[in-house]
Amino acid sequence: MLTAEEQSLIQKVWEKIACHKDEIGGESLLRLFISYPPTKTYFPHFDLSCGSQQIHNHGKKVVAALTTAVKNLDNLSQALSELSSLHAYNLRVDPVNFKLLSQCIQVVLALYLGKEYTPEVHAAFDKFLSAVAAVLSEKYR
Ligand code: HNI
Repeated sequence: MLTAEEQSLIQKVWEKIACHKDEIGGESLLRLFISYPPTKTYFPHFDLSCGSQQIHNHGKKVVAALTTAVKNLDNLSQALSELSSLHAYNLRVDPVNFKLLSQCIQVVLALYLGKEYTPEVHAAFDKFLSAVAAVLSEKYR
């Protein structure tokens, strides 16, 4: 689905922002909760205030999963299979929310990358995050 050029662009950019990997996830989640308040209902057991250590730690897990995805761009379905089952069978996250988080991740990437968040990088990440969302949604059928 992703072209060879898109795959290499995603891998390069992901390496570039690796030094911010501990912040990107938490910042994206915070944006998700602020921009789309109903998403907070999935985290009733979390402290959702700004600066929350739980959000920070959870963000690191999300980014680690995305790193696994970036390393397995040819085989996302298998690489994220367990995570897909978890979200579908245990957490029962409405798949619409994956798109919302993808948007927030893209805003944060744009903030960190500045001018390097070119239209090509934006398009590649949009495709990549849509593919991740599709895999996380595929067990709902
Ligand atoms: Ni998600 C747990 C990755 C989108 C709600 N999620 C996880 C874990 C990872 C993860 C990794 C930890 C699994 C574990 O502990 O074994 N989540 C991802 C990724 C995306 C995503 C890669 C999309 C890019 N998750 C979402 C969305 C919601 C969501 C959009 C809801 C709005 N996730 C959860 C909840 C948990 C969770 C709830 C459990 C949190 C906890 O620790 O109790």
